[in-house]
Amino acid sequence: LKITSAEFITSSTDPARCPDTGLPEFAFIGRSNVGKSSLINMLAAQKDLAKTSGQPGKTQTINHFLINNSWYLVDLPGYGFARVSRTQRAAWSRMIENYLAKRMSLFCTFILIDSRIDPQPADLTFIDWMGTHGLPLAIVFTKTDKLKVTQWQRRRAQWVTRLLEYWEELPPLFDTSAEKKKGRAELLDFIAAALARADNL
Ligand SMILES: Nc1nc2c(ncn2[C@@H]2O[C@H](COP(=O)(O)OP(=O)(O)OP(=O)(O)O)[C@@H](O)[C@H]2O)c(=O)[nH]1
Ligand SMILES: [Mg+2]
Repeated sequence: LKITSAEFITSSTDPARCPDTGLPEFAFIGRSNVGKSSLINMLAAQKDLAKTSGQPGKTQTINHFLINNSWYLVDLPGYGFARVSRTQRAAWSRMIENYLAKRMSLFCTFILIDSRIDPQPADLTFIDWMGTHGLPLAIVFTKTDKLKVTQWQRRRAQWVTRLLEYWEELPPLFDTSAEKKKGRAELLDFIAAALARADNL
């Protein structure tokens, strides 16, 4: 899959106001600062397409980026961001859950996990929520450039064990680094396969 164009379309706070073109979309979710916006830029091969920041809580809306004029990458706010009020957090959760559960054109949600940290309750709860709602997902480990290979292998094995407590079969897993552009081809191949399956229906 070759990316020939990538453009920002719109930011929405109301899932009902997202683009109504019906084009396939792939969403990116995960705890604040995990690297969602950076991964989108890496996939699109455009450094500043999605806004990134060292400060957690940068992305606060549902952001649609149109790729190759035919499908979307969707950047979402992080879950479990502590430095906003409870009311604000609840509103974000509602917005995100509404979007994820009701969006007909959502082909797959990539759940991003920081490869440096142990499985967190917020991540496991979210993965479980997706499973309960029968929503297609894949897991993307981010920032693998920050670990030694052996550290990463240990952490990954830990994740596999935890996931198999919830799932009979593992969801697709991807190792990535936006910094080193690692995992780009694998993710784009996965997206291409999902698009091709839809075309053949
Ligand atoms: N070393 C390294 N740093 C990364 C990688 N991906 C993202 N970062 C850094 O992590 C920080 C957060 O990245 P973002 O892409 O803004 O994270 P986000 O998940 O979109 O964050 P919010 O929008 O705040 O929820 C930035 O300082 C990035 O430069 C990576 O693969 N490797
Ligand atoms: Mg972001």
